[in-house]
Amino acid sequence: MTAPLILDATFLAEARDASTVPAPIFPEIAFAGRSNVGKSSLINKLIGRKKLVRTSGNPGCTRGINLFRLKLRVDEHEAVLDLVDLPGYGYAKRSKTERKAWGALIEDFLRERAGLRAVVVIVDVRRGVEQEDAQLLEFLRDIGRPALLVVTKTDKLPANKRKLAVQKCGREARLPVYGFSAVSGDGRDRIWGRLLKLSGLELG
Ligand SMILES: Nc1nc2c(ncn2[C@@H]2O[C@H](COP(=O)(O)OP(=O)(O)O)[C@@H](O)[C@H]2O)c(=O)[nH]1
Ligand SMILES: [Mg+2]
Repeated sequence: MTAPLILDATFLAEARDASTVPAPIFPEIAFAGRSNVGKSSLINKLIGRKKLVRTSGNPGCTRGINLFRLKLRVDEHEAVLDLVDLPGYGYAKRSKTERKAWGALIEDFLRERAGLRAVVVIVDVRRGVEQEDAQLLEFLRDIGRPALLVVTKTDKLPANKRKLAVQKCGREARLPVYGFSAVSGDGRDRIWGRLLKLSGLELG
């Protein structure tokens, strides 16, 4: 499995509510997880750009839905794929009202978005699948959205502990699981392989 060639990557839009998200024209993959888990870092690494997606040591900074448009070369063909960076959940300092608004925004998007082919749920290898992650996974199962689990920050564990920790998360989530590190890039190609298949951009 190899990653596609990224011919172009651009920031498309930030939307604060579901109705202002640009209409879906191309296949989309959404990324969801606790704030600060490493969503933006994963997207940057997949795209191969250091800073297209703002990353932060300041949790809770992404409030809206951010869309990025990629032009790819897959085998002999060019294709377009949109990546959607969803605002993170579980940020303790956010008010109840904000959390509710978050929930509604994300749930509407995940439930109704026509172009959405799959959701990448991201957890930290040191924290595993936590309550809010489990709720999201259950929601995705209920609405029948295909999902995969990316277990990130594997570089934070000693090499001999990574595999077991990643597999444990996969069992808990009952999903196909991919270990990843934004520091080393480990896992990038396997994740791309899966995303291309789920997007319908690569057969087999
Ligand atoms: N060691 C390590 N740090 C990471 C990794 N991914 C993200 N980080 C760090 O975790 C923090 C939050 O990352 P960010 O991508 O902004 O998380 P987001 O809030 O989920 O978008 C930043 O300081 C990143 O540098 C990783 O794979 N390994
Ligand atoms: Mg982010």
